[in-house]
Parts: sequence; structure tokens; C-alpha cells
Amino acid sequence: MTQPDIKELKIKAIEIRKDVLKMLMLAGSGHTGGSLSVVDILVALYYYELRNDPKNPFWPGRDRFLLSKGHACPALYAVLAQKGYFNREDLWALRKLGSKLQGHPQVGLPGIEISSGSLGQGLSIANGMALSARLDNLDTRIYCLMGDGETNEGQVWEAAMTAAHYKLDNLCAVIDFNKLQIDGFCCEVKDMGAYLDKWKSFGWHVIETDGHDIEKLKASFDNAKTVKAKPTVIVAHTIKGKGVSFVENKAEWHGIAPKSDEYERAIKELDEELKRIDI
Ligand SMILES: Cc1ncc(C[n+]2csc(CCOP(=O)(O)OP(=O)(O)O)c2C)c(N)n1
Repeated sequence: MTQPDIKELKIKAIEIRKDVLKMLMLAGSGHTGGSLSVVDILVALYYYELRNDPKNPFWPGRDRFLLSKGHACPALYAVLAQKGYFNREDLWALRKLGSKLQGHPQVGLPGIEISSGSLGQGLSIANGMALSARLDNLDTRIYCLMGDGETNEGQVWEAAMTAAHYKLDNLCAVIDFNKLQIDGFCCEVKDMGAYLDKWKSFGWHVIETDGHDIEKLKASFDNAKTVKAKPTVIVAHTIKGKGVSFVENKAEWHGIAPKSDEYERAIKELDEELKRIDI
């Protein structure tokens, strides 16, 4: 399969951001900041990394992607639609009664591996999947995306110990390291101190990268695959609200959707960015 070039993927990431904003604006509620911050990570995963087949979403040999920070699902839904798991038109029913695209992901929608939204659980489930793949002699890899605020949860660190204990080198965690959470800056809500050292001390291979640089993300995923007998965590520096100037780095945009005038302004900014990339 030929892989898209980097310019195509940068354009794709902007189209996905535009879809995310439209979904949220139509829903009138949802998580704007944390959805926009994960878009480039998802693009790198779904267009370079994951072995999957949108036409056969439950193919047993597929890699698994778990969105542990479930509130960012508008971004995942938009990527899944672009990949052909379901129709793009379905996106506009986000959070509507009867829609499979709820405000937090639920199994039943093609491409969704776990229901999530209660933070802190994804890594434990990823451990189980990684152990199961090992038992079945499959070369399946498991990817689990968490928020930095989410890693305040004690369960994450129990799971981190377990993954190192079982030497789960088929497991790769990614941290959306945007330094904000629901109420403000992570370091003010609960400072996690020497964050990378914490993961290292728990026995993980740690990679630090720019979570908005798709090529660097790809290189990080390639690096993770070379590591033996240890799980890998990619700490990806991101900006909450990335791509929309008045949303970037603003905690108050954690859990609100753009109103129609804000949506128009945001789309204008992203269209300007598209023009810059297209030169
Ligand atoms: C167990 C649990 N506690 C609290 C919440 C409420 N909550 C939703 S999002 C959020 C902040 C998460 O911060 P982070 O993981 O950094 O997400 P991001 O800022 O990237 O959106 C919180 C506390 C939750 N969903 N689950």
C-alpha cells in the first residue's frame, strides 16, 4: 500500500479539524480543546502506523487503538470517517439521540475498540490486549492514547507497573501532553513533577516528541517497534485547541462547543492555514 506524503497528511489534519469543529458546533456541546490537540497524533497513527482494514474492522490480526481520553472522540470519529469506517455524513449527528456517535465512545461503532470516558482505564485494557496477543502468537500491536491530566489517575500507574512487569513490548502508550486539563494547568491541579523520569522509573522506554509534527510522530512509532522487553510511552508535546487561535491553550475551551460565529471564525483560520500548506 502506498503511503500518503506529508503534505497530503497536513492537509488531511486540517480537514479533520474542520470536521471536528462542525460536529461540535452542530451538537452544541462537547470537548473542543482536547479533540483538536490529538488530531496530528491520530493522523500519524491511522495513516502511517496502524495495520487495520476499515472494510473488515474486526479482523483478528489488526492493531488496536484505544482512546483512553474518551472525551476527545470527535477527533477519532472524524478520522474513522475519513478512513471509511462509516459515512462522513454520520458525523453531523454527534451527541444526537439514537446516534452511534455519542459524546464518549461506545463499542458498536466500527473502529471503536473500547467504551471510554471514565478516565484512567484504557491502559489496563491495553495490557490485557497486549498479553492476549502474546498468548495467541500474534504480532498485533496495541496503542493507547491518554491525556496528561488523565495520568493523575492511580489506575494508570498500576497499569504502568503491570506492563513493565510483563515486558509488554507490543504496547505503546501515547500521552497528549498539552499541559492543561479540565480546570486549568496540570501543574496547578496536581503537579506530576519529573514526568518523563516517572515513566522511566516505572520501567518504560520513553520517547519525547512534538505531537503536532506528523513526521516526528512517525519516527517515534518506528523507534517504539525496535524496543524489546519493555513497553514504550511517547510523550507528545501538544497545544490544547491546536489550530484555532482563540481556543489554543485556554482551559475554558475544555468542555464547550463553538457557537456558529466562532465556528465561522475558526474555519476561516483553518482555511488560511490550508492555503499556506498548499503553496
Ligand atoms: C474518572 C474520571 N474523573 C473525572 C472525569 C472528568 N474529566 C473529563 S476530562 C477531564 C480532564 C482530563 O484532562 P486531560 O487528560 O489532560 O485531557 P485534555 O486536557 O487533553 O482534554 C476530567 C477531569 C472523567 N471523565 N473521568
